[in-house]
Order: sequence, then structure tokens, then C-alpha cells
Amino acid sequence: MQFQLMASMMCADYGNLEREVNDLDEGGIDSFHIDIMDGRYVPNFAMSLNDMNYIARASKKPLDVHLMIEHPNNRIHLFLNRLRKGDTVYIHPEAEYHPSATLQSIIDAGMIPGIAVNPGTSVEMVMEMLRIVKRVLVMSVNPGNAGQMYLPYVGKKITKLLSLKEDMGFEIYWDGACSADKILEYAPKGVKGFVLGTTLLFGQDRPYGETLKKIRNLQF
Ligand code: S6P
Ligand code: MG
Repeated sequence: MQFQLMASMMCADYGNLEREVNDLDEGGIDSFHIDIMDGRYVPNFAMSLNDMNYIARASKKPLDVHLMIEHPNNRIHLFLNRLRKGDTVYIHPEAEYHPSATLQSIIDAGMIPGIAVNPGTSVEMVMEMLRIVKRVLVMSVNPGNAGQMYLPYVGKKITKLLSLKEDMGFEIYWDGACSADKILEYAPKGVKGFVLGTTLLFGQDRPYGETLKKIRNLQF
């Protein structure tokens, strides 16, 4: 069973960012998840453009940029100018008047287009965009913070998305409170990747490579 593991870099130790990136890279992480917040769409600030640039230079692994900002189209060039082909950009459709136009800018720039779906957003609300995007990031917590509790009603939405993904041509990724039991249940069902934060990867007092190997072998 093939699934991807991404590191939620807002959870990293910024006193040792170089070491964090190297350890994750060498430990076998598939990509770096970059949480960008504006203090308006979500009540927090997380990583900066400078953090994103540093990580893009420090590793050849892809970036996975999760924009939790209002009207991302107004600032999308700041990201698209700095990212590389093959990096992913997720927007929140509720934060934009014309989300499909923003997604088109991401496609035109050669990046992988994605939408992030909040716990309170239904599949029906984003149905048309499922035809455009390649990735759907299902939020199992409300966006804004690491270390939150899993919201169990999200499970039904994942089941619905799993039934649509083949026909509509997208893959499903999990973001928020990702624990061992979620990977054990949803990787075999076809969820393609999992964002790992404080629940499973950071602050565990164990080398990242060891944790990632255990997760890949589903040995918890
Ligand atoms: C939340 C953000 C996420 C978190 C991640 C943290 O706004 O989009 O990417 O950083 O979920 O993981 P955990 O295991 O601490 O919830
Ligand atoms: Mg995120």
C-alpha cells in the first residue's frame, strides 16, 4: 500500500530549522507541508514566505503550501513566483469570490492545484471544483492551530470523497490530528497522504526516520 507522509513544518523547532529539515529529508519524508495564515481567515499566524523559501532551498523534496488566507488570488503571485513545478498549492474555496479562477492561476503556473475542505464545508459545496483540482486536503480540525482534537463527523465526508475520486480525478490528503488509528483505517481505503504534526511526528523524542519507518510499515 503506497501512501505519502508530509511534515507539518509549523510544528518544527525553529531554533534548529536546518537540522529539522535535514532530519526529515533523510528520514524519508515525502514533502514539507507549509501552513500560511493571515490572522483574518484563521485567528493565527504561522509560517512566513521566508520560512517557505528557506525550506525550498534546503531540500529537493516537494512543498505542499496550505494557504489559510482571505482572497488568495490577491497574493498568489508571491507563492507562484517562488515555488517549483510539482509543488502543490491548496486554497480554501470559502476564502475566495472566484476560487476556480485562482485554481486556474495555480495550474497555469505549473503547480499542482488543491482545495482544503474545512470540517464545516460539505462535499456538495465544493463539487464543481473537484473536477479541476488534483488534490483535496480534508481538514479534520478547524484550520488555524496544531495540536487540536479530531472532529469525528469528518469521517463520513472522507467516505463520500473516496467514492468520487476516481471518476473526478483527484487524490485525498488528510490534515489535522493525524493519529496512528486514522492511518491504519484510511490508508487502505485509498487516502493518498497524511500531514503529520504534533500527534504523531513532532515532539516525540524519537528520530524522525524511525517514526516515519514505523508509520510506513503500519507498525504502531
Ligand atoms: C492547521 C494546519 C495543520 C496543522 C497540523 C498539525 O491549521 O493546517 O497543517 O499544522 O494538523 O498536526 P497536529 O497533529 O498537531 O494536529
Ligand atoms: Mg495545514
